[in-house]
Amino acid sequence: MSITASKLLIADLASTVDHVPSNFIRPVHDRPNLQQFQSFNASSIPIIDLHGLHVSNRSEIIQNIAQACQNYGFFQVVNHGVPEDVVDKMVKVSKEFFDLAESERLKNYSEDSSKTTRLSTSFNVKTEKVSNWRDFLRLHCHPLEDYVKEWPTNPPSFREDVAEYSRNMRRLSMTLVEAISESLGLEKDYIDKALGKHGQHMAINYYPPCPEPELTYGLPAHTDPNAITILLQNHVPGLQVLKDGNWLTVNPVPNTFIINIGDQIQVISNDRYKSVLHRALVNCEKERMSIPTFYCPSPDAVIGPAPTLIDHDHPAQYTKFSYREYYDKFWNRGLSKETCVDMFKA
Ligand SMILES: O=C(O)CCC(=O)C(=O)O
Repeated sequence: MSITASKLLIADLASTVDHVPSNFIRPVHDRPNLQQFQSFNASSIPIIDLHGLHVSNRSEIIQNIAQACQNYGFFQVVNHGVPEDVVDKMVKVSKEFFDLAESERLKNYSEDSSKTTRLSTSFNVKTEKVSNWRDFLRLHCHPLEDYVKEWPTNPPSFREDVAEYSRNMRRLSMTLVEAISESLGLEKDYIDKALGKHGQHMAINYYPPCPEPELTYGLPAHTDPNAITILLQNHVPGLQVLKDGNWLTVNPVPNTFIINIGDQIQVISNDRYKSVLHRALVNCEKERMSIPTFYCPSPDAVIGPAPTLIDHDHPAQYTKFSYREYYDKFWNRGLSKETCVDMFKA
């Protein structure tokens, strides 16, 4: 007999079931291969040391970034300038939030995706056919003063700790976007200008232990619709990145952030850089958390390949579109291996 979910949040359902409810079960051809997951131990994507990016080592670091963006669409950064205690507080307060009583967490619950602060579950509960083993608190973060007042006040240090983390994420995003722009041979500020009055959003993803992790995903394969993502994961592995047809596990490395190229940079780069499929697996023992910061174009920014990256050998791969149009398509069609960017091919 199949069981269906009876709680709004998976955090509250997970500990009450010893089988995955039927609405979380993926079709047989679309399930994670956990044997492969366990056999990977090494960290699998490039690690780039940002020390010296603003002085002596800039050109070497820019080259490393170019190679990582071409070959993986993903890399990790160390010596990124974000103080350890800022990260520790962010992780701690996020865990405290998800440890709050159900009734307290549910004060933030909404299924309205236009809300700029909301707690929800899975991905898009209104349209999806199969649910994901994830709850998430989504926050808009820039300009901070416009949004902090909407954020949860419980735990008491939430606003202060998350605001400090967001400021640091903004600095790091700007540094990376400049470096990525330069690595494409563009002016340092080209991408920043192309994105218009950019936005910054954050998700705090919570994946509770799952009794049958071989049947479902925390998040199924998808690419990110934004420009770049800076991901912080706790000490529990789960992130996998597609490389040459294989799913590589990105094991957590202390004091690093994982950076990935989103669809908008794939378009601006005219396909020199790839926005790569990735997914989150769950496990039966430990709760996992990840905190992506999404650096996004302004909704009215018009995105298209940079003119200097178009020539006889590299014709424009995409038509121009507004980010609003792009994001609406991404959100309404749901997470999918068929990436949204293909809908805007020239
Ligand atoms: O949990 C992870 O490691 C991945 C999260 C992710 O891909 C997302 O939130 O879009």
